[in-house]
Amino acid sequence: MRKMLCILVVMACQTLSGPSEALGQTELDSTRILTGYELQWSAEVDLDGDGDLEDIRLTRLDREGKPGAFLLTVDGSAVADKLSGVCYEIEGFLVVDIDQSDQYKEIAVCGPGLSDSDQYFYFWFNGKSLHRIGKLAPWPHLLGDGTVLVDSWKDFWQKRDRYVLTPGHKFQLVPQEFYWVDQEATVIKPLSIYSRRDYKRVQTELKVDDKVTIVVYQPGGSPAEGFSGHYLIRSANGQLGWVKRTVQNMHSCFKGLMWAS
Ligand SMILES: [Ca+2]
Ligand SMILES: [Ca+2]
Repeated sequence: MRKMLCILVVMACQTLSGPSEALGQTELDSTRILTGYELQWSAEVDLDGDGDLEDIRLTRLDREGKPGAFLLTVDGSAVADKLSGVCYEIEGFLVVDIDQSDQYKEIAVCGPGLSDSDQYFYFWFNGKSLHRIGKLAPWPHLLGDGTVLVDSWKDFWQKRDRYVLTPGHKFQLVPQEFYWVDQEATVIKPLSIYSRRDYKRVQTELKVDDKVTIVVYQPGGSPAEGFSGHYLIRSANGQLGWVKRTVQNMHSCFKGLMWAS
């Protein structure tokens, strides 16, 4: 899942024949992701919709002794930033359209991140000066309506968060009560699942070799409480119950889950 795979709606320097090629796609369908655009170091694009082209330039600063640092300028307005990770170098930028209902296009500066992922730094030009929007990693999907879905790996499943572009042109995380997990596993150590997240009443007992489905994750708890989050599990006989999420618990009680390396 590298680079372009992250960008669902790409308006790459006005090379699209029309917005219809990129519009209308609101599902994460990998066949619709546009992959044919190279990362760039300079371009002329109308970023603020006034009909005049802006001069965009991206410069790496690592040769000046600043690993991972870069300088982005648009018509002389500059913003510096830096990749997370000491060994990484910025790889270029794309011009994207986060919200196709406004007149702006945005710049996504891309660099490598941890575990074969990417880091994207988003900027916008308001007609006078360049501003940060925010950083998203590892796998953002721009839907083109101001919404960005960001996938990341959690424990043994792919967590999907949703961000929206605020009127002030910042990314804002939309809190979710639940995350869909939907992973099947086999019980290797007996455990109880509970009817509620107060863990007072056992719903049912899971036995060794039971086939179960881990249905949902709910954030909650804290390391100080000995767990962080809750998993809702469907037992072999169709009952639903909660367990506290700790990595050790999940490792020791279930097999067949794909843990991140
Ligand atoms: Ca312009
Ligand atoms: Ca726009």
